[in-house]
Amino acid sequence: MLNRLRKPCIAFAVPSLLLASGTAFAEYKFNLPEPVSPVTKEVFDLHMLTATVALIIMVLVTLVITYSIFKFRKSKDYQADQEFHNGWFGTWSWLFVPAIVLGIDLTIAGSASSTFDLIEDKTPADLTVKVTGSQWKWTYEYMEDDVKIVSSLLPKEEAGDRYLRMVDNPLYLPTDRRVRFLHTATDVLHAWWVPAIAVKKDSIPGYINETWTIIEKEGNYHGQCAENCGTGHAFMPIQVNAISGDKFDKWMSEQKAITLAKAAEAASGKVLTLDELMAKGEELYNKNCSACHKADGSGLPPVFPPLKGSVIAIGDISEHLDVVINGSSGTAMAAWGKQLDDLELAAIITYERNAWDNNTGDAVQPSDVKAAR
Ligand code: HEC
Ligand SMILES: [Cu+2]
Repeated sequence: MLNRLRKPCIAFAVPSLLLASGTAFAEYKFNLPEPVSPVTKEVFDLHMLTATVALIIMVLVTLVITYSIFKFRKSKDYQADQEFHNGWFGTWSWLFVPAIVLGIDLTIAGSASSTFDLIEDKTPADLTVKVTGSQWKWTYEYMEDDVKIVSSLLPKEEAGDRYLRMVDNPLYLPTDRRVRFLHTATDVLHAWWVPAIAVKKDSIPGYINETWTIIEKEGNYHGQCAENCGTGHAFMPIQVNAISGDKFDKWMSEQKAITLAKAAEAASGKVLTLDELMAKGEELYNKNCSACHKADGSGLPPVFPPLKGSVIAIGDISEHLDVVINGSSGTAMAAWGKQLDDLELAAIITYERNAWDNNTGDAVQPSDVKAAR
């Protein structure tokens, strides 16, 4: 019986092996994105190994079952084999079938453990990026250079058919340098995952997780938050632009200059006009607050309160400052004092107090925010 089975098995197994091997998947259309870092290459190989083993086993088992059901059907008067356990196969299969399964398992496990070792490799990095997840955006801090990038979803009008993949400020990284990521979160669990360049790691409030990468190829790599983090979970894409070291150094010195100018502006104690504050505030509000409170201030009651006509937004300024700076514990309203500077907060609060017919006429200055902190 075994001999009769061999031919159809081989006929099926060979093409399926070819299908599962690298060549057929070279375009990565139906597979994981092309890996471009040491870790993701190993993860990809591991994925291919397990997928190939699983595919071969599935094909073999399906073939044997289909063949047996058809060949040994009752209408052909086949009787169940009463002597199976007395033949050599019946005697020894109890031993060698589990041994084969164990062998395959150990092959996969051995390969996986070397991948884990590589993931946990703690060789010192050339640069460190702290990645903070919040509802619903990513903040990237280049630790050595004191530069911070806030990265949020690019609106549909600007992103077009790449909506939900594109962000306003991508994370720029140099190729061929070792980058260490430190993962954390401000509110709930998030997970930073860009399949082409780095493994998935949970971002946990109060904890720091670590991953690393060396990107071997310039390009734009995309990912998503991979931990269900609330109603905006689908709206926090990740975009990494990998550029050569030279280009990166140039980009970084520009960012440093921008950061310094911003800090100087915020610290200058300058008094802004209502119009200046409103213009700046609208932009910042739409970027940071409109996901929950909506661009027209109508919110999403009962969870996210409207700010149009809200008692707090048109009432006492100090209460308004307090809820925005310190947040509201136990709710999705974050403590924005940690994320935005005095000028940004002054502009947003001024905007909330005057937009959507709130018309209080109040111009909140950076010095007011500073005093309220
Ligand atoms: C992730 C969702 C979310 C985002 C983003 C958000 N808020 Fe809130 N906000 C809330 C929730 C929820 C409350 C209600 C808190 C409570 O019930 O104590 C709230 C309450 C407020 C209130 C008090 C309103 C009232 O009538 O009670 C103000 C003012 C406010 N937010 C301003 C802001 C500003 C300014 C930003 C952007 C810098 C912002 N919020 C971003 C969720 C959010
Ligand atoms: Cu998230």
